[in-house]
Amino acid sequence: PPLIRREDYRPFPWLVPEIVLDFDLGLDRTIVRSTLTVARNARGDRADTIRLNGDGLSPRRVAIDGAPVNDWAMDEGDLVLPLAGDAHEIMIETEIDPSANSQLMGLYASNGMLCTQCEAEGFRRIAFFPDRPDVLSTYRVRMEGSRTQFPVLLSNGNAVAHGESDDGRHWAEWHDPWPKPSYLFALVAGDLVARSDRFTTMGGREVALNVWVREEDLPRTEHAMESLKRAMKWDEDAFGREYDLDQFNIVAVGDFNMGAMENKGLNIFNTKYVLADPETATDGDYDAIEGVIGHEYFHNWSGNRVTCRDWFQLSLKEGFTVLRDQLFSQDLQGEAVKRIEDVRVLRSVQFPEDSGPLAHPIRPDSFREISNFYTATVYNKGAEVIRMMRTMAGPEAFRAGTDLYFDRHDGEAATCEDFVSAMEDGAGLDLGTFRRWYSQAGTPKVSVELDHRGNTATLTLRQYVPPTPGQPAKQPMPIPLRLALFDRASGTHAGEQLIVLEDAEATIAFDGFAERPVLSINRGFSAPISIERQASRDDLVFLAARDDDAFARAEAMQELVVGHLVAAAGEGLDASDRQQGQDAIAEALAAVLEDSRLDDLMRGELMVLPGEAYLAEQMLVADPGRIHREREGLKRWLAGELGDRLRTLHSRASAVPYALDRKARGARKVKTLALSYLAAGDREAAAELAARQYDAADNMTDRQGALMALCGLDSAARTDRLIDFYRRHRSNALVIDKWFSLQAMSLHPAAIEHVKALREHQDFTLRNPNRVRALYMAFAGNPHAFHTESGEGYRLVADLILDLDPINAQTAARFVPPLGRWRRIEPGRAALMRAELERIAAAPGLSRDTREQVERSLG
Ligand code: B3K
Ligand code: ZN
Repeated sequence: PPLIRREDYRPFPWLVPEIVLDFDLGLDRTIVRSTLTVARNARGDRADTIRLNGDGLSPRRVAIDGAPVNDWAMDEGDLVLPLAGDAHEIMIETEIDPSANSQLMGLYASNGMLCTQCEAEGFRRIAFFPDRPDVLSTYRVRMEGSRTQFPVLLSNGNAVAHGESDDGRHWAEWHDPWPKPSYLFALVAGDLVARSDRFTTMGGREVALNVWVREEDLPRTEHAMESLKRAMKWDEDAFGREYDLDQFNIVAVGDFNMGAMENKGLNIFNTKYVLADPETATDGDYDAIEGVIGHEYFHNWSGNRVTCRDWFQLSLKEGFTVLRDQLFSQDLQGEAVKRIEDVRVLRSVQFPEDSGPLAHPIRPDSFREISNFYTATVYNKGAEVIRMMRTMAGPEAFRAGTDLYFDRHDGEAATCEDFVSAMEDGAGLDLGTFRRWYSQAGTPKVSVELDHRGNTATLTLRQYVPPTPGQPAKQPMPIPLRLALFDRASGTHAGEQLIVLEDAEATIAFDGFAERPVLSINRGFSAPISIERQASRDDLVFLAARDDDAFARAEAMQELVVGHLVAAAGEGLDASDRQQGQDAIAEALAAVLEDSRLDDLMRGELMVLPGEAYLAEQMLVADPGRIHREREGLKRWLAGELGDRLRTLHSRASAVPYALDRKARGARKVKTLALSYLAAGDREAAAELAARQYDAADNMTDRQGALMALCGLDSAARTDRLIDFYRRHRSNALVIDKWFSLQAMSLHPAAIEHVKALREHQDFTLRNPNRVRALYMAFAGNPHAFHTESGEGYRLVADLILDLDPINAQTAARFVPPLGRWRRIEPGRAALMRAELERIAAAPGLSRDTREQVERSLG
C-alpha cells in the first residue's frame, strides 16, 4: 500500500455541493442510489475525469445528466468517470450486503439493526464518492424498508417526511442543511425506543433530544441524557457554541469499533458509553459516559461546523475536542482529580507511544492507513498542546482565540495551521516556534537543577527532545512551566510563576531566599514533558504533605514511589536504601490516609501507585518481571505497616450509603483501594474482607472492586463470586465484558491460563470488538501475565491478531503496539516479542492496517 504524504495535498478538482442518497434497506441486501451534483472546483486542477472512491463496491448503473454511461473504469476500487463539462449530475447505483460486513466500517448489521460508521474512510464502502474531508455537501437521504424490521429510520439533520409504501414497508426522508464531509454521514434503521427530552438553546431554539436504544435498555439511559443536556449548556457557557438543528439523536450500538462517533445530528455510540445504572455501571463508567457524550457533542463545532482539510489535520478536531471534554468534566468533577486522571492516562499510554517505534507528531507527515493514527498522541497529546496555549494566554484570551477560530473557519475544512494562526491573532500569542509541537514527535525531557548561594536560588533548566523514527535531530520547543518556590520553615510560597523555557537551556535567579527553597515545578502538569531532577526525599515528603497545588502534591507522592521502584527494579537497592525508601513512602501514605482535610476522591488519587507501564517508561531497558515483583513487594510491605489504618479506612468508607455525590463516590474509591493494598498482605484475611464487600454490594463499583481483589487471590471465595457474578449478569453484555476483563487483568499467578480458558468460553467471540477488548486489551495491559517469561503471552496476542485481522482489521491492528515495545524490554523477552511480530509479518493477506503497524514496529 502506498505512503500518503501531507505535503502532497491537492484540492479535489470537483465540488459536490449536493448529494441525494436513496436506500432500499435489507439486512443482507441494500440497494443504494446516489445522485451527486458536481461542478468544477476553481481552486483545483483541471481534469476531464472524476475519481470516486470505492471499497468493495461495483456500479450496477451509472448515468451522467440522465444518460446511461458505460465507459467508466475501475481503478484500485475507485470508479473513474469521464467528465467533460463544468457541471453535471451523476447517478450511481450499488448493492451492498450489510450482514457480511464484519469490519464494522460502512453500513453494517448489529443485533438486527442497520447502522453506519464512516470515519475515516467508510463512506466509500456505501457509495462511490470523493471520500475525503475537504469535499463538503448537503445531504438529502431517503430510506425505505420493512416496517416491522426497521420501525425507526434515522439519518443526519432534520426529519422532513415519512410515509407508508406497499407490502408492510415504510420510508423516511431526512435533510441536513449543513454542508459536511462524507465521514459525518450516518444512517440507522432498527427496532429501537427512545428516551426523549428537550433543550432550549441560548438563542431560543427548541431542540428535541433522543437517546435510542433497544427496549430492555431504556431504564439505563437517564445518565446519558442528563450528560447531554449538561454538555449542551456547558458549550454555550464555556465556548459560546450553540446547537444548530431541531433535533439531536444518539443511538447505542452493541457492535462498534471505538467509543462513539460524532455524525452530524446523529451520534452513534458504543453501548458502553450510553448505558448505566448503579447495578451495572461503576463510578468510572458514569464518568466515561459523561466525558464521551460531551466529547461527541462538542464535535458539533470542533469537527463538524469546522472540519479537517485532510486526515493529517486530525488533531485539529480531536486534540481540541479532547481538551474541551476534559474542561467540561473538570468543571463537574473537580479540577485536581480530573487532571491527575488525565495525566495518568497520558503517561501510561501516550508516553510509551512517543518513545517507541510508532511515535509520530500530533500532526503526522505520512501514513498508509489512517485508522492507525487515531492515537493517544493525536488525541491526548494534541489536547495537551492546545492546553499549553491556554496556559500561556490565560482563559479569557484563549476564549478570544477560539471565538476567532470558529468565526473565521465556520463552514470550512481547516488545518492545524489555521487554528494556530487564529490563536495568535485572537489570543495575542506569538506561537512562532511553538508550532514545533505540531511537527516534532517525542516527549521532551527537562532537567532541573536548583542551586542556592547567599540569598539567591538559581534554577537551571535544560530541554532535550529525544530522536524518534524519521526525526533524528530536534529543535527546542517552548515549554510553559508553572512553578513555585516554597519557604521550608513557613511552608508557604510568594506566588506561582509561569516560565516559558524557549531555548535549549535557561538560567533564572530568584532572590530573597536565605534558606534553600523547595521547588514545585510543572504544577498542574503545565507541559506534557518529563521532568528529570534529583529532588531529595525530604523535599518530596515536604511537597507530598503540603503543596497547595493538588496536582503537584500528588506528583510529589508519585515521584517518591517512582524513584524508589525504578532504583529497586533497575540497578537495585542495598538494604539500608531500601529501608529508607520504604519508610519515606509509608510515612507519606500514612499522612494521606489520615489527613482529614482531604476529601476521599483526592485521597484515592494519592493512594494510587504508579503503573508498571509508566515505571518501565522511566528505564532505558526494563525487566517487567522485576518491576512487577518490586511494585507488589512494596504494596505487601505497606499493607503490613499500615494494615490497621487501611482496615479502618475500609470500614469507615463501607458505612457510607450509595449515592452519586462526591462524598459517596470518594468513599467507594478509597474502599477498593484499601482492599487492593490489603490483598497484597494477609491474603486470607483480605479474601474474607473482599467476599464481604462483594456480598454487601448494592452497586457495581463495590461489587467490581471486590471481585477485582478476589480475582488476584487463590481462594474458594474467588471461584464462588466469579460464578455468582456471571449468573447475576449473564444477560448484560457490558457486564459480562467486565467479567472477562477482571480475570484477564488479575494478579493471579495463573492469569494467563485463565485467559486461555476464556477465549474458548461460549460467550467469547471475535465478532464483537467490546468482547475482544475486554479479554485481550485487559490481558495485554496486565504485565505479569503478558510478559510471562516463556513468551506465551506474546504468542496469545499474536494469535489473536492473526485470527482477527481478516474479520476486523482496524481492531486487530490495535493489538500490535503492546508487542512493538520490544526495544525497551530486556533482551530475552525482546527477542520473543520480535519473533511474534515477524510471524505476523510473514502471514499472507495481512490487512493494510495490521501490516503498517507490524512493519513500523519491526522498524
Ligand atoms: N471521531 C471518532 C473516531 C473515529 C475513529 C475512526 N477509526 C470518535 C471521536 O473521536 O469522537
Ligand atoms: Zn473525537
